[in-house]
Amino acid sequence: MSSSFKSSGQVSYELRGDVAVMTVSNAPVNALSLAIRQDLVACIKQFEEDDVAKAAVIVGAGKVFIAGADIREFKRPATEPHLPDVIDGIEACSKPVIAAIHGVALGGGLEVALGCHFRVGVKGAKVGLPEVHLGIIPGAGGTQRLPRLAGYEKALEMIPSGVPIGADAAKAAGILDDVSDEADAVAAGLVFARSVIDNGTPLRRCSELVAPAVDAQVFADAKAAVAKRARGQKSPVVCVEAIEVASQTSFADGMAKEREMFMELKNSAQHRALAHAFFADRALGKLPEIEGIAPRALKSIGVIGGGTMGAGIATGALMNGLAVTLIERDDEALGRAKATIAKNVGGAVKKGKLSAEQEQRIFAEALSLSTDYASLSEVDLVVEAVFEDIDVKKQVFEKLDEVCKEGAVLATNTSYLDVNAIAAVTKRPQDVIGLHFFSPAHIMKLLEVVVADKTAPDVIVTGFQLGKIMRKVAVRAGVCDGFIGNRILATYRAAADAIVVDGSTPFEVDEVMLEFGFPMGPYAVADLAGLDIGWATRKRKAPTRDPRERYFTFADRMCEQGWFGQKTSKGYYVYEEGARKGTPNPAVLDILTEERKEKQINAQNLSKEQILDRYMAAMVNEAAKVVEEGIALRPLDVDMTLIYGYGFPRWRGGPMQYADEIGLEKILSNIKAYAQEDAYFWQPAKLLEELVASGRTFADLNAESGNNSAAKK
Ligand code: TC6
Repeated sequence: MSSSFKSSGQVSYELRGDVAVMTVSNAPVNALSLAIRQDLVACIKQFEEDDVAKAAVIVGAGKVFIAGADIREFKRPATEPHLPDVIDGIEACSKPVIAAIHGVALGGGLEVALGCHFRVGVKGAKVGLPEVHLGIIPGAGGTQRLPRLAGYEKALEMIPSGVPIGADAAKAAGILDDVSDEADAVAAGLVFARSVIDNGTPLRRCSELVAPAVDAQVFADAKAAVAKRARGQKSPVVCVEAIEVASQTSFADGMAKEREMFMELKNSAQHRALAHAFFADRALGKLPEIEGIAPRALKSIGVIGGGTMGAGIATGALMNGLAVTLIERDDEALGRAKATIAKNVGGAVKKGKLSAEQEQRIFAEALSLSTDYASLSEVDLVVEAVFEDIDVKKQVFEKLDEVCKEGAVLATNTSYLDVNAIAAVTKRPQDVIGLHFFSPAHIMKLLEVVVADKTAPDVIVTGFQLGKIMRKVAVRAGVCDGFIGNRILATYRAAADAIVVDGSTPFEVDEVMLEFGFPMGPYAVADLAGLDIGWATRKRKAPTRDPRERYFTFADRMCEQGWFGQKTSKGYYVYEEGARKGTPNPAVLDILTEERKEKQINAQNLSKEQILDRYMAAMVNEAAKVVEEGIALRPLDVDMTLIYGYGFPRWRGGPMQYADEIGLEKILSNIKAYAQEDAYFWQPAKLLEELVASGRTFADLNAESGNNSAAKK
């Protein structure tokens, strides 16, 4: 590595007496971009040559120390100076270098600190190696230095999980040498440097430390445990392997091996998917229509309906500090709602997510129960969660229009009904929005913020604000049957049903999707949700069904037998008393055979790959239509919806990212081939055709939207 890099000034070098303070300044999180790496090299050289400076302190400007490598640069070929070399250069310094950490030191940021001879943190600082969440491993010595400094167990705890730890825990683990009471990192670093200079403390290089030996079984056990949790994601397992390397070889060889493992993962589809998800998460709320607009006041909410959904929404709001007024039709229903909320809140206390005092405050102060809509006269926002019937919902909104204060946001939690039609019964359609929570609403992360034709921008912002308060991932959706998620779900479920009627079994489809990385297959999910729900929907839609649509009867026949899934102990699977996992119900196969016989279908034997291709093609095609119609503003909105609400494996990045990886041309040609058998179902999305014709991808569309920071240069 050349040490002749000229400083661009993003890392400043300033003498404070006999201590050189190097300040890394790359807003917002001091990511280790090429310029920062070059500057660090230049500053270290300057320090070595500076006869006045007896020690150096590295600090970060702004809110954090350093949040890691610049993730955006990973898309481009690696450019010198590489981070591991920069850090080796810091560690090789002949004079003490101290990392003074405030905010966070994450990933490459902690690796820089591990390359320093000493580390001091201020109160509230956190350190961690979260690279695993990006589908990579720490690639600048983290897997080799951390175990040497803190031991293999600590490294095995921190690196494969990616979970940061606080300053005190880091000190207890030996990662920080001290937690300072000083107000800022510079002061903490200067105090520490003084003591090192005055005491002549010998330099401590992590690369030269020897960690206490451990039994090889520790690694085997760790690998087995993380592989089980990772469900197909590679990086957690490679994290363990890289730490194991540290126990087997010299530091230099370990570094070479770490680099090899890092580069392989950095070039993988899993890394691309997880980096996409990282930036997509941050792009969700960045919408031109609400830029610069403030939310309305949001301290208290009303919830209409205390069933599973309403009680779940109320729980989520209460747990996050909102006051809730819950409305039910009579005292008995209110009692049931309160019991459900108490059970939910009690569960959260048991899991340590809420304190007993918070629980007490919820029931003493924050929750009000009422049978009278007039109790909602002062709330800031109301979420209606009554029976999924348009007339019932319209009646509720008429009442809300009468009692709610001016400016209150009126939200419906419908999962597919027309929010415009609901808004139209009020005199204030600008205040009406859909807020589609997912059950159990106090646990599930996704919130679809459904924007109707007349919804005011500050009402949209307030929807996002509610999501933020309730720690949800809010995605903007437009009005259509099923919005983003349920609409796409209906299509890939229909594709699955066709696969099954044409010859496969529901169990094979479930297995393929489990292997793909979903936590459950679609039929196991259907059993959990209750088969009667889909049955009711099919009956409701029967009069408007297009005659060209292939209609399958097996699910109706199952319901006719009273098999509604888990709640009746029988559905696609048979459930032993109290069991949540079932065994395949063989009678389903008989029902399918009957249907094939009636429809004169010759059962075809699809391979796992063919099943997957069809299922995913259906998902991607409908998703493309959803984007084409503006129901989802960008492909990334679809990806996050499927990840947070439907179990799509994050390490595959969502269906659109997956489609980009597979190649849109291949997906389109599959769709066209399937259309030979069923032209009605397999109508290619125009957007897909356009993208293929112009050689573009869904990622290009995200970038063109201008709101995906991954695309920024
Ligand atoms: C690594 O280090 C590998 C090393 C080996 C190399 C050989 N790069 O999250 P926020 C952006 S891998 C580029 O909203 P917060 C982010 O996109 C890295 N950009 O803020 C957003 O941009 P926007 C390991 C980054 O206060 C803005 O900064 N490190 C990076 O809620 C603000 O971010 C990690 O995985 C980055 N590394 O949380 C840590 N980090 O405004 C990743 C952030 O254009 N970062 N941005 O949308 C975080 O966990 C959080 O950002 C945070 C701050 C806790 C630092």
